[in-house]
Order: sequence, then structure tokens, then C-alpha cells
Amino acid sequence: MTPSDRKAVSRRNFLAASAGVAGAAIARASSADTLADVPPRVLGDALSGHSERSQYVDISRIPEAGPGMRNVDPSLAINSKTPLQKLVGTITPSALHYERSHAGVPNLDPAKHRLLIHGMAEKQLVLSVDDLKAMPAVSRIAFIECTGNGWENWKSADENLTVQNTHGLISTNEWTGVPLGYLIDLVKKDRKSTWMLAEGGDAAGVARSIPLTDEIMREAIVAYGQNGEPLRPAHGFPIRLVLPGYEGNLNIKWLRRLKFGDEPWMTRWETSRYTQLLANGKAMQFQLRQEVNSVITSPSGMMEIKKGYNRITGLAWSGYGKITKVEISVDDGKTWKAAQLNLPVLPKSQSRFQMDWEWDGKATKIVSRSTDEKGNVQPDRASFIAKVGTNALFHYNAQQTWSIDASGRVRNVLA
Ligand SMILES: Nc1nc2c(c(=O)[nH]1)N[C@H]1C(S)=C(S)[C@@H](COP(=O)(O)O)O[C@H]1N2
Ligand SMILES: [Mo]
Repeated sequence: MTPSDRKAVSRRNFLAASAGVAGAAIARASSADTLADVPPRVLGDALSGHSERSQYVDISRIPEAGPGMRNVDPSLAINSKTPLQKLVGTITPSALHYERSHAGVPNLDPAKHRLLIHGMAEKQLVLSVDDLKAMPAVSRIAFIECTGNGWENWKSADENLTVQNTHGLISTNEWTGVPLGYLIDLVKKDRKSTWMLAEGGDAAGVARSIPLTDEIMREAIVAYGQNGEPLRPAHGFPIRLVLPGYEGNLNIKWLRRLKFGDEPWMTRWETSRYTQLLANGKAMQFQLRQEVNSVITSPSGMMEIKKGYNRITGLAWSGYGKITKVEISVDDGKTWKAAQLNLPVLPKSQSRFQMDWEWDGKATKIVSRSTDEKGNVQPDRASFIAKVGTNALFHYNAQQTWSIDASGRVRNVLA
């Protein structure tokens, strides 16, 4: 056999194999012949000023009060999670963007709201929302992820959790606003200022020190737009800071102040709340970037699958940049196969992956593992826990395993 023969054969084999999978994918569809096989056309309802979801679509966030504190009265909730298992594509609808607010959602009048910019800079400014909207704007798609995402599985796995419970503290939106770099030039920040305090206008007084690296000065946005419309109140209306790739808590909502300085302010949010208790009992501060991560969203916790063809799909993301590879194991981590990454694959955004799978009906475990453009690989749970221990609460990015029993029930397990 010549090398070109071999190439032809392998291409033919590839086509045969993919036709086989495509055939499997339609095996459950019934064959059709004429228009009589599809329902008739239907009279329409009146048009409206605001469109709602179809009555047949059941999709919503779930308010929770903390790890393991589910099904609470919404007035007690501290966060509300995104239904990842019901989403397609990569953009989270604004109404389903996860929500994490430390003191409820303030109802701010944009005409009265102001942003103070001061500290180590030549000028001190108080800007209105209209002032900001008059400045050159940028739009960027980026995820925001709470550092608590994944905290449900630190110590044990509740088998009744869905992927919304385990991973629903991440969402990806298009954000529009003024680049931080523009505001830095406007007030002529002192070169010796290497930190910035960002403070919110809610009662919690969330305030975080942000290191002014080149990357942050280039990429941060004082945003007023979310998916093409003004921010929703839950997400910071009228303005919030968006810091692509960095922990959710730094993306200060209801932004009222930016202050430049030359050292961190050591607010309670960085001395107590958002520190990481390590295995040796010491606490680590300023672990600011969100790690490489991924999760299979279908099949996922509490679903039921049938023997034969199943399409595996899920989401992968990294605070370091683009996702370059997602691998899937359908035999509990013994063998891995590259999944297809759907375009576009954007940096610091959720990327969609998928893979065809013929399930033989035997009990197994499925798991995904992502790699980003900096070469970071999502760790398996055993090596993650060996490194970080189980005292910690934040930045859980271990691989997520779903077990499938012989009847097709999918459940959350540790590995
Ligand atoms: N002012 C203010 N900013 C805030 C918060 C807050 O409670 N108040 N919560 C933070 C946390 S912990 C997270 S994870 C993100 C959540 O943003 P989202 O509610 O738009 O998803 O906002 C951050 N910004
Ligand atoms: Mo958060």
C-alpha cells in the first residue's frame, strides 16, 4: 500500500465512521414524507412591547443560601444559580445570569448615580452615567464566575445535585462600557499607583483592591451595558466593573468609587472573606484569577439517558485566555478523546464542546478535562485535593465526574 492509498483509505474510514454516528443521531427520528406529517400552520397572538419565553419553556435560576443550603425562601438567598443544563450555545441570557449579592439588590436611579475617581492621580472626578456613556465605548464577551463556584463538591458529593447546583455560579455575557484605561488616562493616574480600590454602592460596602497590571488596565471595563441593553439591577445597574478572567467578587456592582493607591487597602473582603484556608492552616490572600475549568452539562446530574446514541455537550472556560482543548472520558478517566470545540472560542468566555457517544448500557462514569492557551490543564479531583486540601472554599476547578448506572440515571459523584 502506498502512502497515498493509506490516506485515501483512512479518509474513507473517517467518512464511514462519521456517517455511522450521524445515522445513529437520527435513528430516533421518525421518517416523514409530506406536509401532512408536520402540524398545520397556526394563528398568531398579538405582538407585544416585551417578549417572554414560550409557555413550553421551563427555565429559571435557583436561589440558594450557601453550600448545601438549597430550596430556601428567596429572601434568605445569597446567590441564584444559572441553569447550565438548559442552556445552549455560550451566551447566558441576562435574566438567567447567576446572581450573587451580599446585601440584596439596591434600586438605583441612574440620573442620581455618580462615580468618584480619586487618589493618586492628577485629577479627581465625579462622573455621571451620562458622562460615561458619552465616552468611547468597547464591547466584550466575558464570563463572570463566583469564586464559590464548585464549593458544593469540596468535601462530599450530594448525588441529588444538578449541574446548576454544582456549577451554576458562572455566566457569560457581552459587556459594554468605558475601558478602565481610558479613565486612567483621563485622570492622569500617578505612575507610582499600582493598586486600585473599587467600591460598590450597596449596603454591604463591598470594596476590593485590584492590582493594576498591564492586562487589567487593558481589559477592565466600567460597564453600563449587558447583552445589548442597560445592566439589569441584579448585575449592577447602572454601572459595574467587569474584570475578565478574575474572581467574580472583583467585578464590583453598583460601582460608586475607584481610588488609586500604591498598596492594597486590606478591606475585610480580602483579609477575611475571600481568602483561601490552605491544608497547612494558613490562609492565602489575593488568589484573584479564575482557573481552567469545564463541566459536561448533558448528560448531567439527575438526567436519565437511553442506551445507544447520546450526544455529550458542555462548557469550558479559563481566566487565563482561550480554551484550546477539551477531552472527554466515558470510562471513568481510563481513556480520553478530544471533543469538538464549537466556534467561536473566545478568551475568558465559556466555550461549548460536544462529542458523539454510543452508550453500551453498562454502568460507567463520564468526565471532562480542559486545557487553556497557557497550557493549564484542569486537575483531576485526587490531585486537586492533594494540593489544596479540604479546608478551602474557593477556586474549586477539579474535573467533574457524573456516574451513570445501568438504568441510565446520571448522578453527581466525587470521582
Ligand atoms: N457592590 C457589590 N459588588 C459585587 C457583589 C456585591 O454583593 N456587591 N458581589 C460580588 C460577587 S461575590 C460576585 S460572584 C459577582 C456576581 O455578579 P453577578 O451577580 O452579576 O453574577 O459580583 C460581585 N460584585
Ligand atoms: Mo462571588
